[in-house]
Amino acid sequence: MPDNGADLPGLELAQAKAHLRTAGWCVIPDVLDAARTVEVLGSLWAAAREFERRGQETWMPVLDPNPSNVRVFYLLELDAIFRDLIQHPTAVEMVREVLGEEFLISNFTANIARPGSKSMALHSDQSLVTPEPWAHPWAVNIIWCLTDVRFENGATLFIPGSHKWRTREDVPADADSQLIPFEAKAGSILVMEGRMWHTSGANITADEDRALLFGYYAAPFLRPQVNWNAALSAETQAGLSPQMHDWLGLGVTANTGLTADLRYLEDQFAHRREPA
Ligand SMILES: O=C(O)CCC(=O)C(=O)O
Repeated sequence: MPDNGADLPGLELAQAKAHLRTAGWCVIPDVLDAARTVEVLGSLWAAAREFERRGQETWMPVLDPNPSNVRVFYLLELDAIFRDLIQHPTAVEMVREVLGEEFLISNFTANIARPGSKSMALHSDQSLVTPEPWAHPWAVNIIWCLTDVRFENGATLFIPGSHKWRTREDVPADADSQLIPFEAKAGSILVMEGRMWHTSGANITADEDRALLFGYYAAPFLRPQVNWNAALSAETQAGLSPQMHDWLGLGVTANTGLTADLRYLEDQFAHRREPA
């Protein structure tokens, strides 16, 4: 495997998980080595061209105020490299840290913030897929840094502690003034739980792109942002492992049954019975 998978030093991973549990986010460096990062970035630009060739726009005015943001959707259909990344062992381990054993892949997109790009609207990703109150972390983003990410080149801006906000009423009128940048080196992943309020930063550099991939995962009872049965070709679906088939909810039940417990009561609540 060209990247370091789950072989990160145990301590580093344990510290990242502890930070994620309390702060709602963490950075894990060097998940991709330099050569692999360059390869993924090259594949992203190729995917952007292919996306346009298929008649899709990479500027989405509903998301971004000007065409300096290059958005690429349906990455999983466009290149196998993205199908590898979405199931990367470190990513899956961090997803499970937030969501538990079972989850669905909700979306996988890219946002390249080129010089001149500006911020989108402030939001939390969980608020886009489920109504308030947001009492539990039911979604998580694994953000792949394909370039160094810093304030000047448009780092994602987030509000520390905002993953505790349960309703829109909790979002202060001056929320924008509390935004700070996520900063990380190329090859890192940023893990951000779904309730964190954030936005894209403005790229104020003259000539430096900021390229991020957003792997978005959600609890298995939440409808994914993408209907993968429609987005993935028969050929792509045929090449998926049974595990990926499940994570994409491609079966007839779309995995919703995973949260059901239909055993008889004495089995469901066996743990509560007094010992004989
Ligand atoms: O590109 C970014 O920094 C943030 C993008 C984002 O939050 C989104 O697309 O929902």
